[in-house]
Amino acid sequence: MIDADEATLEAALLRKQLSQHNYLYYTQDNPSIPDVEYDRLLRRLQQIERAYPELQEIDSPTQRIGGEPLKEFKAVFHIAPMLSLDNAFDDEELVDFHHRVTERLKYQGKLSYVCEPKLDGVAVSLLYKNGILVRGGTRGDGLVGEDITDNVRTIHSVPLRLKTDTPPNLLEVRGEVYLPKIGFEKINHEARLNDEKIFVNPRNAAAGSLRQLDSKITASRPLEMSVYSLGKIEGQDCPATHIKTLKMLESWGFLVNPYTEVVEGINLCADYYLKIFEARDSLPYEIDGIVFKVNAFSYQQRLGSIAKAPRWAIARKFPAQEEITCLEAVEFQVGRTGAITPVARLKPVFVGGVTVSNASLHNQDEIRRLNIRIGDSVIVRRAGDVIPQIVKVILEKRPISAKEIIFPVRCPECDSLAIQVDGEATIRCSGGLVCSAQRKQAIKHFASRKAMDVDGLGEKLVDQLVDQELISSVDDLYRLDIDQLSKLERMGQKSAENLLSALEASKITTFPRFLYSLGIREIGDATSLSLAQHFKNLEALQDSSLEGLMNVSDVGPVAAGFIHRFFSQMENIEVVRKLLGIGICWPKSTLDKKKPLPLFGQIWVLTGGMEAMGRPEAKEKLQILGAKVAGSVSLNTDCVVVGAAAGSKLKKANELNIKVIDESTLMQLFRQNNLL
Ligand code: 5U1
Repeated sequence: MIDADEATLEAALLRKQLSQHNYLYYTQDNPSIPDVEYDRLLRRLQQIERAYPELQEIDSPTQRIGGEPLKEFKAVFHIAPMLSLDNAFDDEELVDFHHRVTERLKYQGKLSYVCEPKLDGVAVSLLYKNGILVRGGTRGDGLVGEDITDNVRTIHSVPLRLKTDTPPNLLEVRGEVYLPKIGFEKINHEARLNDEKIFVNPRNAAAGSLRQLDSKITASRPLEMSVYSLGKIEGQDCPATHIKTLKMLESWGFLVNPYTEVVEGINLCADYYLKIFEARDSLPYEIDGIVFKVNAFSYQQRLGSIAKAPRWAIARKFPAQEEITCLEAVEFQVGRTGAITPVARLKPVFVGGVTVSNASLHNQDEIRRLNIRIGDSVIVRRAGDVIPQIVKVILEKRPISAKEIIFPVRCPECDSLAIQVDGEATIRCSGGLVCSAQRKQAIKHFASRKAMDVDGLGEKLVDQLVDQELISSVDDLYRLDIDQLSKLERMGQKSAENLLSALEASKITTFPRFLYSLGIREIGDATSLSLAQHFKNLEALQDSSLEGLMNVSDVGPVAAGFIHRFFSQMENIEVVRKLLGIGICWPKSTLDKKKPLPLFGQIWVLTGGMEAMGRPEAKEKLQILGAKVAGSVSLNTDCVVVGAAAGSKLKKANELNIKVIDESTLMQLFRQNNLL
């Protein structure tokens, strides 16, 4: 080991380097060294600090890993009250707020407002003395909170030392600690694996992670903090406006939400609300509204506060993503692969912008985990495009009449035995194609948009066709005639003709679509594409060994097993043979097979509305050219295609300097590759 003088110098240098890399990675989202290099620097600093404990400083990056567990949280007395916000639930209430502000101020022009996304997390105060973080506290009742200093130190976007040579003597800032969506999924995924408590939403997960007596647990959770206000500053002048204050805090190393904007007048506030509302699902964290704040501090002072909320700010809330409703019944649905899924029938409730009356309960394990009974009050959550979920039962509200959910021992559709395969949570009907429910689902899947895309063959029609024994297998579809079809319920001569034309048109397809339409277990559209690209033709795929299948990217041992079993069963080979005999075919790819795929290895993102074709079709063509199509823009994105009214993804692409093309350029690319 080096001597004490060298250790002092090296530790100081390492601390400086690590703080800067930490800032670039967590606050700027722009790392300049690989993770292994960061870890190497950190380990070296830990080594020096272990050898010379006197060198360990409270703002050392090594302090982010958590310390000794506490017995309890101490109280923190806030230097100035931590206020909460009044809410506006529609534009009218927002305009009322504006009128109250301008009347009090006797102001007539367009007032300047700062607009900020309202992050759905936990409000936290940070106290710095001479530039060093000395205390972190929860809001509590606004006057007294809990001391969570050890825990906030573990959050990488919280500076342990301000990035300035002239820090104020005292600085108190407030902001929101939150868990990005990805971190929430990760924590819950691990909790499920370890049979631990599942968090209902990212806010609960952030609160649970922050209120840990053992800060090492907090350190293991990928929390972030962005700041939104100044509680107190001493020994330095405070800027004159809120936006200048945020800029100052940003320059000192704090994370300020990048969508923060200043607008003039309340109408532009309403526009901002709409813009962020539309981008909401694509943001990497959850927000529950927008906060509008009068920008000038002189006006804020004149407006003051009432009770616990300031008169100069308002939160315009988004529609709730969680609501309480009642579980009225549970029905059991049989899927394509025989899986018997319990479906919750709920008292209809408006949540996340739609009326929800059903939710999947997945399987017996989920029912056990939720401890749910018929008649229970439940919390339903619908965030973004995600299908509604029951996230919690309100046990305190359980009525005495609540009934246990009993799984059927026989298939509710065909009465075959319901069996549970070892190691699987799912219960399946053992009837195979004897079961009309399985047949119906297989036919619906075959005709669906990503498969053979038979226009006009909806669920009700398939049910009628199977129930009336006009079809029992997918190939029967192509033998239907106009007489049979036009006699069906809600089916005139014209619709019958249209359906026959759609069936005829579906015969010309692509290899990946055909593969997907066969409904092999675990084989989705992306895997079908990988299989098609790998094997090039059906014979090669059918004849492949298990090992050969596992050589395909995306295909693991389980999926390989399902494919292998599918093509070793005579009835499946027979269906495939009949389909090809009927005339289903796919033109050989026009791409020159000797050349590598033109977009191989690239990641593309589609955003905004497209006119020439739907997004699924554009996505499929990009995949044929070798690209992966992602849902969000990141540093790895190669190109973003922008359609009409593109929003946050376009903004992010520009910020990250990523290539952007419009729809007509994309069509040109497809044309050049004979895909149009
Ligand atoms: N973005 C933002 N969230 N938020 C929450 N600003 C903001 N301001 C708040 C709160 C409670 O309070 C102000 C009164 C400072």
